[in-house]
Amino acid sequence: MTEVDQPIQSKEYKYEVLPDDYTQYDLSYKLIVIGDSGVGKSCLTNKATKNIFSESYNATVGFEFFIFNIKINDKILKYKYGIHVNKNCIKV
Ligand SMILES: Nc1nc2c(ncn2[C@@H]2O[C@H](COP(=O)(O)OP(=O)(O)O)[C@@H](O)[C@H]2O)c(=O)[nH]1
Ligand SMILES: [Mg+2]
Repeated sequence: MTEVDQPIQSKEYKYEVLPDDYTQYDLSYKLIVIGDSGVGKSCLTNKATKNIFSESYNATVGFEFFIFNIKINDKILKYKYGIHVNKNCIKV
């Protein structure tokens, strides 16, 4: 993938950020980001998944969903981030 910043390479690990719609993976993780409105949930997730930081504030209404796929050495990891404003609305 070219439009996403690639992580800094290390000698031990080789990283490659893959497109969001990449379907293959070896390991899958689901992460839930919980917090009151305006604490920085969307910014944190955008920075982690797209390396983007925006100072504009658009309140998350209900639920936001982000996908992040990365290849580390020979393993493809799929991260699914769910952002909730209100922890009381989570159904696992
Ligand atoms: N200075 C600074 N501002 C931040 C940081 N994280 C979030 N913000 C600002 O805080 C506001 C709310 O962030 P946002 O991620 O939209 O909050 P959310 O409602 O929890 O998703 C935005 O105006 C962001 O620009 C941070 O680490 N530093
Ligand atoms: Mg938000």
